[in-house]
Amino acid sequence: MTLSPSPVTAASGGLAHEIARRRTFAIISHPDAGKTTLTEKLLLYAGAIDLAGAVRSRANQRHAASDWMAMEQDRGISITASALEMEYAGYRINLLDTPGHQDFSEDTYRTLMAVDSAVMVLDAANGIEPQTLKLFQVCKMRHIPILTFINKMDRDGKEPLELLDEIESVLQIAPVPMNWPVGSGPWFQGVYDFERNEVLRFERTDHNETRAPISVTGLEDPGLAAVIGDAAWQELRDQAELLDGAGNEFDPERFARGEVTPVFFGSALNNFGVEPFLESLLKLAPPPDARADGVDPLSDVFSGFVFKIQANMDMKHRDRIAFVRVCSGRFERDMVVNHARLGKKVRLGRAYKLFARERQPIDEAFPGDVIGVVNPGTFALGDMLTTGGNLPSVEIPRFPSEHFAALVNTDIARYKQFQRGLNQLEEEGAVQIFNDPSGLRREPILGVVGELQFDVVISRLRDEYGVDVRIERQPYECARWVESDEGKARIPVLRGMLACVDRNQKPVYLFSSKWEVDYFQGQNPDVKLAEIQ
Ligand SMILES: Nc1nc2c(ncn2[C@@H]2O[C@H](COP(=O)(O)OP(=O)(O)OP(=O)(O)O)[C@@H](O)[C@H]2O)c(=O)[nH]1
Ligand SMILES: [Mg+2]
Repeated sequence: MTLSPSPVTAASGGLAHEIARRRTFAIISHPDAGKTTLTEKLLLYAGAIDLAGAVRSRANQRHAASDWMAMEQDRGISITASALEMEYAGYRINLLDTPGHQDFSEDTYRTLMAVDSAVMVLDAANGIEPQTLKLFQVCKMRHIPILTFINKMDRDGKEPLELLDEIESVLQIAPVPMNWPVGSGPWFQGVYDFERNEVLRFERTDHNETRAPISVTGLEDPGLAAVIGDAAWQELRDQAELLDGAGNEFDPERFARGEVTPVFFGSALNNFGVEPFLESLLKLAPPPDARADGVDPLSDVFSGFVFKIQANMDMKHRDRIAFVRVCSGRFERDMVVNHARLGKKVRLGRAYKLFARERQPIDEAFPGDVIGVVNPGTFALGDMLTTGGNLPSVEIPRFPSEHFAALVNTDIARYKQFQRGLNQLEEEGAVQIFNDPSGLRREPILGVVGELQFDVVISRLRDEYGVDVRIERQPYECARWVESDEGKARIPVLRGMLACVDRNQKPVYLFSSKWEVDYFQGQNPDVKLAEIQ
């Protein structure tokens, strides 16, 4: 199957042309539905990789590109969002694979700030799972159009009609099947494409590393029953008729408004159904449009904002990369931009296109692109960079820490590396560091949204900074910053409360429960407390 060229009408080479051919989307779902596997297979079909790796790979097999961090590979889960840029059939694809685990969901929420559409992956056996529901709601709130890929059809799962009902009743969005599974579980063979009236059957390849060969048979072809088996043929005819009569045609405008989601079936593991999905995804997913803040991508003024920071992706360089989503205008290397938060101009000398941990220098970029800019500490989450007048920073989601632990550096000789590691991890926005204001207690206290982040900190400090640490859990559940000014230093510290300062020396108190926060607030109604800084 070959993909028709991108439906770009604007004059070739211009800004409008570049925008029209861009597709920037995130893949989201509950853990384990198959986001990273689907990502890997989309890379394979887009020709960005020659052989597909696996999430849990055998000794001499490659890993999936988007799970590049050592702990991701060890545990077979995604921890941090990956950006992958590729060129295919005239389209420029910016794909963001996100972690599903709720302990890392802050990163996923931030990534959703940077995309124009989302692919929601469902495990056919589990349907809509809690984290999928949460992420779906974020997309809905932000008016991000959603495509649905029902994965793991090679395993026994729920009935397709039941899955569609579940999407409709739980998510309150109308599912429009674009294709239909032929067989299921071990007998899953492929999909029937409603628009083309064709059955696409796939064959497995060695370790699913290469594209699955496809054979195409028309629905009316007299040989179809013999090819797919009588039972599958009868079932397909019945269901196709039923769905034809249901009258749910795909309506692009309703899709753009988030009222319908086109649904595709497949098995990312076996590569079944991935190619027709990629083809439709590129056609249906919207190009960059005016964003919520009203920035017009077609403007002459360049603008982009930082939605993610990641240190040490490239172990040769060991630098920190700020992920910038280009919103408008044309980015050029060495461009001087206004850095609104710092109120100064900065030159963007080194910018890269990203492919998970790999990167390549670029000279230009356009709206929709996610570019990596080396961050010597100048950029923070939410920073807006523009060649025009100052635009306000973008509100990047931040979740309050709920778990706290003292971090003990077991190797005093590596104190500097320990401090550098902590600062850089905090800059990424995955952890918060609290210190004793008196300086008496040496171990910093680490605050995280989800407990798995403690393991990430331990593993990254070891792998990336060569520092061995131990954590000692602390009995706190919430942190509150004091908003009122000077007098705040003399706030009464009640039992169960710990006074700290954050990295900017701002006073912050740790409480062992929400109840204690309320109690404290009752006793000190004049003290203004904030949950997030
Ligand atoms: N049988 C079957 N297994 C699959 C399929 N797709 C993925 N898997 C397996 O499901 C497990 C999880 O897959 P991942 O791709 O890591 O899932 P994920 O959604 O990226 O998970 P997180 O990033 O941790 O949220 C792995 O063991 C995959 O091999 C599929 O189509 N069929
Ligand atoms: Mg993953």
